[in-house]
Amino acid sequence: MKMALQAGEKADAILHQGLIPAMGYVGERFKNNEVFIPEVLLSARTMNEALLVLEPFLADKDTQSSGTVLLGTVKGDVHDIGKNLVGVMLKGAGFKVYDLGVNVSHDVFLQKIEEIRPDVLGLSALLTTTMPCMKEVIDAIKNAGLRDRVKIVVGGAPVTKTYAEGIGADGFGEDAGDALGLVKKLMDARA
Ligand code: B1M
Repeated sequence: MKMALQAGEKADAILHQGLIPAMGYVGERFKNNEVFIPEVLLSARTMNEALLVLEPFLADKDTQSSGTVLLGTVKGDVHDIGKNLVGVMLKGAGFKVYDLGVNVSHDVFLQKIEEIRPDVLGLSALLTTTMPCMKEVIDAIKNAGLRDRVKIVVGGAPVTKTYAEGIGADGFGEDAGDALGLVKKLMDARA
């Protein structure tokens, strides 16, 4: 990949024409029992390492924004590539990003919201079984009286706009670019 960058390939093209379709291909083969967890894990690690290399080249230097975003993959879920990509795009656009990682419970989200007072909370879930944990986080934030202090954006492959609305999120990001646009819009509306 470094060679591709040196040869003049655009980081965006490497990501959208190379890495993301490749991960989709691995997912398809996993579904068909042609590859197994170790291969998927290896591909995921490769993808996360690749994102670190691409990060400086994905920066959107024309649109420096300000604001703080707290990110995390919800409890029971260890998928982090999509979330990491959202983080890379946000950082590239000038947001300060705190990433709590994966398998994050609602009390850890709450504790961090109280500590850093982010403008936006971004929740990711890749499993149909962990999507409901997004609602648990949102409900916990409401119960703690913090809901009006933080905007909430959700995303992940099984998540839909309708689902996001149903659980009381402020928006749904179809992909990382979409999430960035949404966060910017929410920040503008706050100003
Ligand atoms: Co898992 N896995 N996995 N897996 N895995 C899926 C999600 C699955 C669809 C595979 C399949 O069966 N075809 C399936 C889910 C089925 C379902 O729930 N309906 C599945 C399963 C079943 C499982 C296990 C249960 C398997 C098992 O153990 N038997 C297990 C669960 C572990 C757990 O979390 N408790 C498991 C484990 C794993 C690995 C650990 C091996 C690995 C994850 C490693 C890692 O992330 N570090 C893994 C992987 C890599 C996948 C696939 C192959 C790829 C996911 C990915 O990274 N895609 C996936 C199949 C697939 O998606 N085709 C699969 C690339 C990434 C860029 O896309 O994450 O969708 P994505 O992110 C997108 C958007 O969704 C969006 O932006 C990104 C694009 O720009 N987005 C957001 C994501 N988060 C966002 C947040 C936002 C906004 C947008 O706002 C905050």
